[in-house]
Amino acid sequence: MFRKLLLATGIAAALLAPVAASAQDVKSRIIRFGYGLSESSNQGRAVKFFSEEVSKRSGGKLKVKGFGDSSLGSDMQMQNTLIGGAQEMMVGSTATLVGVVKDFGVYDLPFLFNNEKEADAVLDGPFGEKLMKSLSDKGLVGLVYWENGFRNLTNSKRPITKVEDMGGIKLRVMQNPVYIDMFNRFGANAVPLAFSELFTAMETGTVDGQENPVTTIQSSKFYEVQKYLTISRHVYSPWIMMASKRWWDGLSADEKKILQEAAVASRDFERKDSREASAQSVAYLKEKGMQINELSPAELERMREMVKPAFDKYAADGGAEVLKDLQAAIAAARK
Ligand code: TF8
Repeated sequence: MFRKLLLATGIAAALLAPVAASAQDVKSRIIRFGYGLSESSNQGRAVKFFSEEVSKRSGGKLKVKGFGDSSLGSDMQMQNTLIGGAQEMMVGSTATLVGVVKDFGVYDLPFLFNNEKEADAVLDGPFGEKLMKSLSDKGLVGLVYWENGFRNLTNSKRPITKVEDMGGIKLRVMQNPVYIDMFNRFGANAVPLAFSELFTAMETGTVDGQENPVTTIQSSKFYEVQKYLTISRHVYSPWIMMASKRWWDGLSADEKKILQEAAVASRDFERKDSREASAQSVAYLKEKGMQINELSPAELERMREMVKPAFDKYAADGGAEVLKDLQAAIAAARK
């Protein structure tokens, strides 16, 4: 009788176990999430959204604490902190990842994507996934891509209506060889610098200009130190949300699932929000006194021609395969 009872409770416990475990396998955790832009930027809004999603999905147990304005360090510094396990999560430009996985530089070649739809399809498809997975050997877990956006030029010297106008302009670029190569070919004097140092560099005249999406030009108040904005859309720039692998590997399956699903929700929120914000930014920047012009299709065509050798150089420097794969993925997205 006793043995029967024991057996029965044993079976019942075994049956209940998976349910109970999945309901309980979430610990109370503080997750430090670093980012470079301000709290009120599109990036800051999406971090806040992610934090709320994670909280909802974990019954308040997982607390994502956002640290904006590069307060935990520049993109590259945060990557290293994540790899070391001393910070849990971050979001930053894929372009700053080239020191970890060189192939991330492929997104930085100019004029690859024609629109956001193509970018979404490629980034969320097998190509983007594969590149993201390659981070795991390096101590990082790539979760989702967010939109930074199409990049445009600003400077304090002169309007840029043709590529020659870039001549001699000290232009801050991200710490990434593809950007340095591209802008030197355009005749600018490319100065690689962390984003966290950019505003001061422009204010003090260490650099004359920079390039970023209009949303960032607005949220980082670059209009205070830059007179001219040139809509060039020369590169579509993704952001990537990442976790420390060292930390991630210690999470339960339930915790990982919560974070993954909240990450996907944050991606959809962020892209929609950034696109809406972007549509308002140009008018805002004009109101703030920026002189704005758009590069003509003919001029953009000249620029495309001019940077063709950058593609050959990228391929010759070990990027041939990833470039071929990306171009195939873009071609497929266009069909
Ligand atoms: C840049 C990037 C930055 C982002 C941000 C710090 O120009 O576009 O705005 O990496 O996450 O450095």
